[in-house]
Amino acid sequence: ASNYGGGGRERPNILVTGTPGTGKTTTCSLVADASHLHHIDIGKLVKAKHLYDGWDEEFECLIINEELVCDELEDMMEVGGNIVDYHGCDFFPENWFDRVVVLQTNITILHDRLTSRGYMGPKLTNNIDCEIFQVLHEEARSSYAEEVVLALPSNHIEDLSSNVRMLTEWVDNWRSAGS
Ligand code: DAT
Repeated sequence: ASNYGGGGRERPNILVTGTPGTGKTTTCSLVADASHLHHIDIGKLVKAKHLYDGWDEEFECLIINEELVCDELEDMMEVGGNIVDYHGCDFFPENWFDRVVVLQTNITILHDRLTSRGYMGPKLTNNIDCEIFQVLHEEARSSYAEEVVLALPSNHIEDLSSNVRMLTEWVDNWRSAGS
């Protein structure tokens, strides 16, 4: 079966979102390699192109300028063939994405991943709460059409391989509307 998308793109755009540590970057780079998509890591882009307004002391992260990020991405998104990686999803234009994947990880596993990344204090608690309360899943559901949003478990290596395989097949079967 083909997946018909809008926007007049020749190749689909995928957004992979989820709490930090759920596996977005790992998943995106594997899918990008397998499907020849362009991997856009928003965190890295924001740093490289200075698309931020300052530093949040409490949560130890850059305060990104969402408008600048969208301006920066607009032309590429119009062409298609991108897989975007970010722990937020409500500020992108809805019609940019043909698929929005929300990665989900069990709390104990996520806790281990984040502590081994050096997270502690409010930054750790905030991210764990973000997963407990399914903040990104809710955000995705309120920002994109129901049939576009897909929540996938990302606990073990087997999940990683099956998610990558499934997304790669989906990209291969995608046809833009009207082509
Ligand atoms: P994110 O980009 O969401 O912050 P990541 O891709 O950097 O997450 O992954 C965080 C760590 O967890 C990294 O060491 C790889 C590992 N990991 C990610 N997904 C996994 C999975 N499904 N099974 C096992 N380990 C995983």
